Amino acid sequence: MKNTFNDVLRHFDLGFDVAEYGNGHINDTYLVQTPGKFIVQRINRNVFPHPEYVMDNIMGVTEFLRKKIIEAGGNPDRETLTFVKTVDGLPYYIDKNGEYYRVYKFVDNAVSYTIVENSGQLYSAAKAFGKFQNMLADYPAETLHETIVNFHNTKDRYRQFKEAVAKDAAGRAKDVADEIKFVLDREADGAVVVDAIAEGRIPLRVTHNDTKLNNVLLDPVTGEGVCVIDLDTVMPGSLLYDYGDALRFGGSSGAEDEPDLSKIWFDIDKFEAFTRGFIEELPSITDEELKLLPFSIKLMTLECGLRFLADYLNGDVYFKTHYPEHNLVRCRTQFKLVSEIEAKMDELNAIVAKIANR
Ligand code: ADP
Ligand code: GN1
Ligand code: MG
Repeated sequence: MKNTFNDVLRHFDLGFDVAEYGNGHINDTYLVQTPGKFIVQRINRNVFPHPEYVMDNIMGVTEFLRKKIIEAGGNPDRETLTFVKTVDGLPYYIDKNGEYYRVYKFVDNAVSYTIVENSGQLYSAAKAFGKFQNMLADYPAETLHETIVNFHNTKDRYRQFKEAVAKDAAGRAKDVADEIKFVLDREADGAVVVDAIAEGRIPLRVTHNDTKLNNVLLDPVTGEGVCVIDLDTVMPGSLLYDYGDALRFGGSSGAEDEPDLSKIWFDIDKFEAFTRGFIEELPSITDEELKLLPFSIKLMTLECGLRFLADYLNGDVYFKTHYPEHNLVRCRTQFKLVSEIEAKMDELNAIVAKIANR
């Protein structure tokens, strides 16, 4: 492994002071100090069968964003991701095993939070994700590859879930009958947003699709958003995916993998703060989208929970896990949140109507 990595670093002309970094569930991420700081990532080929599509999308999107940031008088090296080329002038390196490596400049003096500490962070994150979507509003969507097919197609996620239950590859289904029932009882929810898009009731936009709080860097001093990162899933999608997924994670009282469910509830203050920031930045939000905002939090939380559970059933082959029950613990926090959101749905709808004032 060390030899492989030295080979990679040589191709980017970087020094060898390297350590694992961050809490992402997908790629292998390292911080290299040379003395400048860089992020080196190996793209997860199991999750992204076409890493070249991922890179093509990100190169296009970051170049587009750089121009917009410069036009607005901002600092593109801080406000979006910046690639470092290989010594051969290429945007990424493929090693002899076919693994893809990329290097970004490290965005310094900016923090990626794994646990939300206060509502102000949610407001800042909402503004950052809202601005990100705004800047990409006129991006040529037809040039984007679908890096993970049907990523937020919840109907298809249900199909995959049922397949995992039927296959029961890890022999775990018998122990999680309650969790499986929780998912199956809500199958009708899976169709709501997919059908609304298919029937043209809500628009397709260029969206981030993975808006958990540690995918936006915040300024530790001002608390403001600095840079939206983890652009692997930027694809045409719904604004509801970005809003719902951000609150799935950020609206929770605790960690995504908190084992003590009595510590997990859906926090109305955080919800209000995020909703306010998001709507402020996205006045183009349609009435139909507005109406679905609270539902989208439930949907994205349910979808994420069923993905964790499916991975548990499949034997932990997708998300990184740190102990054998990790995916099960994660799915249980998601389902606790789903129940909480269901119970508070009328209140959430009333708050959105008040904030939007439409
Ligand atoms: P994953 O897809 O595995 O979630 P990410 O691209 O989100 O991978 O990176 C994992 C973590 O590494 C992020 O949550 C963040 O903390 C950190 N990170 C990634 N890129 C940068 C960067 N350019 N500058 C600073 N931190 C970064
Ligand atoms: C993954 O890559 P990361 O850790 O930011 C996942 C998201 C899930 C999230 C759950 C490409 O996000 O879809 O919502 O874990 N990303 C991918 O924490 O599957
Ligand atoms: Mg990430």
